[in-house]
Amino acid sequence: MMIPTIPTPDELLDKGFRRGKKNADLMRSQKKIPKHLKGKRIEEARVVTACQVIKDKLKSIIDSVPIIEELPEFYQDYIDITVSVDDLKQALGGLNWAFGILTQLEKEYGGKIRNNPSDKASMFQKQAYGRIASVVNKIKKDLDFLDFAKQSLRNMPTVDFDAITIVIAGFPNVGKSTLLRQITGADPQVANYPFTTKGIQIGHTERRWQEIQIIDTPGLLDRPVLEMNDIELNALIALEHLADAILFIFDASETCGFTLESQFNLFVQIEKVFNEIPIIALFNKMDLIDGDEYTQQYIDAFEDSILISAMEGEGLDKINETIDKIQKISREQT
Ligand SMILES: Nc1nc2c(ncn2[C@@H]2O[C@H](COP(=O)(O)OP(=O)(O)O)[C@@H](O)[C@H]2O)c(=O)[nH]1
Ligand SMILES: [Mg+2]
Repeated sequence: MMIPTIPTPDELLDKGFRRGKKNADLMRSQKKIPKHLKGKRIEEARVVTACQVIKDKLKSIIDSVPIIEELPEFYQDYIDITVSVDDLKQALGGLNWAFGILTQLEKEYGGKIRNNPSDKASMFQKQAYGRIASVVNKIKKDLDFLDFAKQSLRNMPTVDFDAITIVIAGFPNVGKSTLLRQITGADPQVANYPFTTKGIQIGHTERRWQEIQIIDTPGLLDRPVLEMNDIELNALIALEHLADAILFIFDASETCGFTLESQFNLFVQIEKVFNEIPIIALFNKMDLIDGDEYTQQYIDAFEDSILISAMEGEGLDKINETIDKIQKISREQT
């Protein structure tokens, strides 16, 4: 979504009135206009031009925002969490309202100037400018909001809705970024995401002619769900509309600073939130482990846990096998 630069009311008025003056000056230099009509033509040009210039700008802003209901559900959620869809609609409604009033003023005052004696033209022009200014100043809060929306919605993630989507979860330092790089190569797309400070990272790979995107969400799927407020939970649930599977990363070595028990608790919470989506347990940093019972009991808690070392690139083929299974499941569902 590319919202253009949002002007302040003063900037809008300044632009409209400046162009109005320019066109009025042009009219004044026209030799062909009969003298008794000239004053009227000058003031009419001033009013009509100002209205049109301001309306054009409002329209370009209104048209830059897509119809929210026609967007994929993920983007609808994203916009709602980030700026609130209702507030966005209200601000656009304000601009539409101003557009309508300016159309009326353009007609009304154009007519008044044309149909009255020349000596009244300048008075009507001043009246018109007063009303134009008042309309534009009334949408100050809407313009402010759209400027905030523009800033907030820039660098939205570019999501491939045909790809199989795997969302990575797990505590900080368990090896999520390392794994993402190992599977999808060096340069994931970094995009903004509400409630994440580092943004989300999207990496792409291909498996049997099927595009696969893997999403890492630092600051979101790496902390206790129970500590989240409603809005944060919504940010989480937006991902649910996207994910074909969750890859939950355990740090088997506990060198991330979280015990396997607390990692297991996070797993259970995330499994609850994403209850419709298959969640795969993956034990990383296995290069630091040599088959102790303590680690094994957690590995055995899952039917098909995957054991890897993301750093050494060990066990990645097992992830591919799992991706194949997910492919089968998501193909059966569609
Ligand atoms: N020994 C070992 N270290 C790893 C492995 N995977 C990641 N690390 C290290 O763990 C730390 C955290 O990794 P990172 O990918 O940034 O974790 P994230 O916070 O979950 O994204 C880094 O120092 C990595 O080098 C692994 O398989 N074995
Ligand atoms: Mg990371």
